[in-house]
Amino acid sequence: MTVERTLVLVKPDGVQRGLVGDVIARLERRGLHLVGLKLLRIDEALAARHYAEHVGKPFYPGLVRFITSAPVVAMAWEGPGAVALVRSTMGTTNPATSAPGTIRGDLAVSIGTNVVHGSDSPERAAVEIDLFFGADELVAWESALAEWTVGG
Ligand code: IDP
Ligand code: MG
Repeated sequence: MTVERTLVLVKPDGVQRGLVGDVIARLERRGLHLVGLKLLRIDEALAARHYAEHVGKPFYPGLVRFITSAPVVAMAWEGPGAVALVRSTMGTTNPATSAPGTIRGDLAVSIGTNVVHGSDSPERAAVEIDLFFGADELVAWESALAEWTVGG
């Protein structure tokens, strides 16, 4: 499995509700390792670039209002197949139908406030990590647990 990096956001609802630690703990325990982490307030320009694929959709104005309404925690996570692994740990977009055991299935009820973002492809992950992190803010390191998680 190819080692990938992916962007995860704890969205404003997750920060306001004190769920940052829970999200991080789930991804750590899954076996991914963190290579970038920051708290920031997304502005309209960054929201437009991050959610470019949704510009013009009916929910877009509300989505921008929401994502800019309070700070987010942005993270870059690394591991084999990290993009799909984060998506499966997050659960489906609408928490109403997300499986229990997933972040959204355990912690959210509404599609507009679904706690987390995760990149949907390796290509988008590269673009999104670039939007949120400078190269000097990403730290490559070898996880001492790799032998026991990803198999060495
Ligand atoms: P994703 O976050 O699971 O990748 P996307 O389809 O990329 O889902 O949508 C981005 C975000 O926009 C979702 O996480 C959700 O918060 C919001 N969103 C998507 N579809 C709707 C909708 O139909 N109504 C309201 N908000 C939506
Ligand atoms: Mg998406």
